[in-house]
Amino acid sequence: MRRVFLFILPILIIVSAAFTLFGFFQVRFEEEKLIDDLKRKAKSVAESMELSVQHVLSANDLKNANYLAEKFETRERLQGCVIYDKDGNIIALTKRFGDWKEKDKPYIKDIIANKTPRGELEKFKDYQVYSYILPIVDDAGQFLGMVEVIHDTSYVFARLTELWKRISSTLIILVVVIFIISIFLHRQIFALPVQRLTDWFKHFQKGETDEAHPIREKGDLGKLASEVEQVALSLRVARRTISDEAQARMEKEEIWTEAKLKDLVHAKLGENALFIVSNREPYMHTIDEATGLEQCIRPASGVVTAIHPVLCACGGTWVAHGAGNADKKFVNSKDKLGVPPKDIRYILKRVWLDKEEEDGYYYGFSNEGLWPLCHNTHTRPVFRELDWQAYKKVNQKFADSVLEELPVKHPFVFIQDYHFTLLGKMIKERRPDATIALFWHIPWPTPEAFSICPYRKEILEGMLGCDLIGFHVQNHCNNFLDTANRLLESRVDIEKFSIVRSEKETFVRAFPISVNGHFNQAAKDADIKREIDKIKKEFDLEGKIIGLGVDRIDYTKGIVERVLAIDRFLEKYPQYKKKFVFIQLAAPSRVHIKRYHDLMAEIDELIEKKNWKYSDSGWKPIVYLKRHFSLDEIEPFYKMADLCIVSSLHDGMNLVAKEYVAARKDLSGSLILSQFTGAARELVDAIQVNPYSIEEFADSIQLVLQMPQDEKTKRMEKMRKVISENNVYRWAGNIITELAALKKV
Ligand code: ADQ
Repeated sequence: MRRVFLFILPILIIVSAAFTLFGFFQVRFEEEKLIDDLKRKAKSVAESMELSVQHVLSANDLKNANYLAEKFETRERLQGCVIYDKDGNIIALTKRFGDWKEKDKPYIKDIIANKTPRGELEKFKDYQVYSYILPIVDDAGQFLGMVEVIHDTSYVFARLTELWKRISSTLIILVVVIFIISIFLHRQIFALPVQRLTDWFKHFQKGETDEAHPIREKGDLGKLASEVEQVALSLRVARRTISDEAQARMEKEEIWTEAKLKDLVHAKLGENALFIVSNREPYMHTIDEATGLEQCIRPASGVVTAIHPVLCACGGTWVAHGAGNADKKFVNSKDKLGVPPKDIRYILKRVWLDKEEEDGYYYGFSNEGLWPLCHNTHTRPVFRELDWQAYKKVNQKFADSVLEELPVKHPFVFIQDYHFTLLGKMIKERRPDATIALFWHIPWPTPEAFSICPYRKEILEGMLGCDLIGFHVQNHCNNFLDTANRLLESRVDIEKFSIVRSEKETFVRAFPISVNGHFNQAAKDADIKREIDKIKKEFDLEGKIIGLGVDRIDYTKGIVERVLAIDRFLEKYPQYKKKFVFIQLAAPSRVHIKRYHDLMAEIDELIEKKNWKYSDSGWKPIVYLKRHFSLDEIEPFYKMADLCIVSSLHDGMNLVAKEYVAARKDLSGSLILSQFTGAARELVDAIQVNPYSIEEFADSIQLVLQMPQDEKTKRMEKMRKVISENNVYRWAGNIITELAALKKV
């Protein structure tokens, strides 16, 4: 609209100026005409009186002089007459001009002297008049006196004012008409064709064919549109060729790589791009309140760690909550941006939530309700009706945001985690042709445990809107099937491992998630070595045995139990005092939830207490680094640690365990892994522990430290093989293969 105004404004200024100028000349012309008319009238009235006044003055007939003057009293418009004697004295005067006597009239002398008539516009008191004075002479040429005809001119100005009013209202009408016509023309000539083109682009983006939505534009815009149509066509042909080539290549390769996943996506999904939905975004823009510096960080999240390499490999759109305090600064008008920032591979679309929504949906229902409900860690879930309402509202908001993006034909939507249990159903209701998968990154509890949730039915129904539901391990799949069987009216097909409800079938499968087979790869070996030296120097680690923990601070991760186990280990095996240092990297998370807040305080206090208990000549057993670390920062820790402890009390998978193994190219290092993680099913060569059993846990640390290097190497080698074969590309490849098999054509 601003542009339309900028376009119309100069036209309006020019038209108004021209019209005002025209009006000005017209008024001037009218004024001259009226005054001229007035002059002529006054002159002819004075001349018509000449004889009568001559007679009156010759006879000095005052009575008739007054009679003549009084006759003007009845004339229309304000007119008057004054009769002067030969000395210029007034002898008769129309009553309504009585004040005229008082007027100073220096010109009378000149008229007497020159005996020439005088006509002038005069102003006196309230009068605005035209005065015409005619000298009267007798037949012998003797000067007898004068007669003055006075004519009021105010009607002239009234007429001119009226004229100005008419001109102004015509101008206003003209401006309005021009404005309306310009808007109309702008809409017809420019806005509508551009809108049609934009719609066409949108249809093209969504994958609609040209036959269904051909470009109809003519003229210059039509030329532009037809060029775009050609590009679109070539793109489509190129994509088809790529998918055929991809199919051939994929069949040849065995190990899953980024390239193989890319080929699979092209071969299986063809032109249909992938849409990922998750709560956590892969890149978050923040402003450091202290320094004012802008930063782009990768949040500490297993979901991000797993999905990011997949989208880097196959492109697509990732829809997530824009949670960074500077996120809004970095998106375009559609709330999108290309990521990774320096090597754009896919689109991130940010969805904005207000504080109330975030509080109810994320902190409340998702993390105080569903998270403890699904993790067997004895933290009581809290279900509040208000949180549930916010959760439903936010699921709908995400559904709307995803639906806006979906192409016309058979889109693939891949939803992540427990934040979006209702999303599958919401999308399916409006796009039954969409193929939808949900991956559940956390454990699924037993039916008895799940049944305490007041909203269990809606949640299960929402999830069964998806075509495929994935869990990390078979046990979680079994629990889910049992839950649906017991809590919903549905039919479970054990052969196909699916649930049928209202004639809609949902397949349930285990897809153990992983990392990309190596860790980071961005940094060079020499740089990492330098970093390791720096860290060792900073924390006085030279010659020490280094243990490592890397976690989001969460009660499921068993950090407290880990510290207690280290304490017990040092108690039981005091020979390791001053020789063993445990480094704990801990990213604060969900800090607005009391349970997390309390946990942070508990860990702080416990570590402080244990360090105080053992500290000796500058040595302390635990180095606690409580902050978020980038991949580049974590890598040297993984590479220098002699052992890594993952002691989750319950965990869907746990990617830290896999990252540590992936980072150990040198085949040294040992992993102590909780038996309650999903990762424990695959990493059978890790030293597995029950983190609740502090005694056993402490002994396992000692066991690792005593283990011959040969055995450590063998175990690490086997674990690395598992990870490189079952990497995240395979995980995504398996899901996409399943999805493509379900494709709603
Ligand atoms: P999370 O509970 O987040 O994931 P996890 O799988 O261990 O747990 O992944 C954590 C990620 O955060 C790792 O990539 C790790 O490197 C990173 N991280 C940890 N501490 C960090 C720190 N201090 N600074 C920066 N980054 C840090 C959820 C489920 C898991 C499941 C994953 C993937 O709870 O069970 O394995 O999703 O499905």
